[in-house]
Amino acid sequence: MSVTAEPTRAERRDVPRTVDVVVVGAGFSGMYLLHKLRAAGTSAIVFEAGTDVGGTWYWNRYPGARVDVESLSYSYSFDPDLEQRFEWQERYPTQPEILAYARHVADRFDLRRDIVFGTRTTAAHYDEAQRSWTVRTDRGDTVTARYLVMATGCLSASKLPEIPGLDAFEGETYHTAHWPHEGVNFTGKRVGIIGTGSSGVQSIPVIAAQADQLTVFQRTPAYSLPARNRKLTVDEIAGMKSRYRDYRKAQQESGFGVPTAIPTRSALEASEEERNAAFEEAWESGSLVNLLTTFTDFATNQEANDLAKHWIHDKIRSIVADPRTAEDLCPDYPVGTKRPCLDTGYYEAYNRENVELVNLRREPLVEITARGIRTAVREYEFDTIVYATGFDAMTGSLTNVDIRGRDGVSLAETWSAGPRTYLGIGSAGFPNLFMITAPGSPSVLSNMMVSIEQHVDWVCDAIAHLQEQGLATIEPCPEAQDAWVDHVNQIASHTLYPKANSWYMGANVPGKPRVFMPYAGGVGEYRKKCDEVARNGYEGFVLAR
Ligand code: N01
Repeated sequence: MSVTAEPTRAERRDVPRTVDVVVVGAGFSGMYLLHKLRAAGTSAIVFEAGTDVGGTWYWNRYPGARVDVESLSYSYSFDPDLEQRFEWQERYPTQPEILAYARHVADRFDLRRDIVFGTRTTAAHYDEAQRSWTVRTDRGDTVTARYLVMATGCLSASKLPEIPGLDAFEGETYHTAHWPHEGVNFTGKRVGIIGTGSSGVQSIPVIAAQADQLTVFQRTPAYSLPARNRKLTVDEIAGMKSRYRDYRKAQQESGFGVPTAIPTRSALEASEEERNAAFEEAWESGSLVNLLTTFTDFATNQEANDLAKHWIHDKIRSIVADPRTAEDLCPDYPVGTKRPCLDTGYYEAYNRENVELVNLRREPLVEITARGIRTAVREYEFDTIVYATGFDAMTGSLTNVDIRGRDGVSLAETWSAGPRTYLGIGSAGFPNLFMITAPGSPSVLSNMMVSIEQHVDWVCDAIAHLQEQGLATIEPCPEAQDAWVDHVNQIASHTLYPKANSWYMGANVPGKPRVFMPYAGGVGEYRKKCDEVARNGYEGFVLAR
């Protein structure tokens, strides 16, 4: 496996004035898009803010960062030879291993020559007369393209806590989503960390093992399952490689993009003993999907979900020695309605003498000071503050770019009451704009690799169709979009998802409209719908000459 060094800004390639497609982002979506477009003879250029490929795995280098989907599943399926050649090391690969995979793919398909690194896309305006997009960057580039594809990821626009004094602290500060490439040494340091989502949960045990003192500031506790990570065995890898084609098909037809046994009965029908055995099995398996699919009504029935909730509370109490800390770590919202976490030694970390939990529900954050963090109760002093405070999820990376469609209308304004898309792929009023894994698609509720590949295939097929038919534009019709938005909302309303203040709902960003953004009907059902739309001549889209 050869992995090249990250290109420096000096190696930035020339930018053409005109291409068929501008792609924004060189994460797993942008990389596959470029490969596919090129293979179809379509000219494309990719703008990427980072200095190399990898997207989320380029930026999120915090200690303990891993994916929560198994490596043999969280990988591209489009090239069987790539599948056979790449050797995953661990069940849940580390960020460096995933980034090495992304680089391997970039090398293998010679992708970097059409990627402009170190360049952030700032604006994209549609020119109705020319039927083209004019894309601008922070490096002064201006490119026109027939199509614009936003492959900007769902968790790319990081956010800081909305409290005064962020610039006041005199020590070191880090955000988990912008971790220094050279790493951070916490030895001998007093560290404060704000946030207990996946990034906090993964980094807390690692920082705790190194730092002198770690204080965790928690607003909402997470549900976290032990990952039971381990090295993959030679037999496991060979076994998967021998049945990859069947496995990929099963992924595409599954609910979460991870094949799993389909539950057959309600948690309320099972005896207490049977329920506990099912929960224990899921807990021991180290698989979030196993937990979420223990019973048919886990995601839809409060009473059924409460049974899992109380079972997990007991687990937390059995691990965490200090009773008050254990109670503070027990979440009160339904299991699975905020993204659950997968950890290595998370709850155990609170048994260390150098770790303290501050429950912000009891003592709210007031400000960041020169010396540390002040809550309503006291000031805590630190050498280092880590912000694990998440993202303006799903929409932030789209609305942060000044995207203007027909008549100069802005995407951010159009979505001010919540994102509106048809299939999570396009938005009415924005011809020839495609979005990869946007709101309205399964996206963050799925194994992202499966959803990314499905969207990229669909978008590339649509572009090929337009070119073959001599058509100039494709755009969702407002009626189809309205019906899709209603459908997405209706599905969500049958679940417990809207009951939590999650980033799925936009609830972590003050002022963001509360709308459940992803499509919760499952990857398999969604794929069928997208295929049907294409088969019926892109039903619900307006195609124009
Ligand atoms: O972000 P988060 P993340 N004051 O939004 C808290 C994926 N991911 O970076 O819950 C105080 O989940 C916030 O509190 P609350 C995965 O999909 C995957 O951890 O809003 N606290 C929360 O505790 C994940 O879900 C992997 O009340 C504040 C935390 O900060 C997604 O990325 C690994 C605050 C943010 O948690 C995001 O995860 C990492 C404030 N003002 C990430 N603002 C894996 O594959 C925010 N918080 C394993």
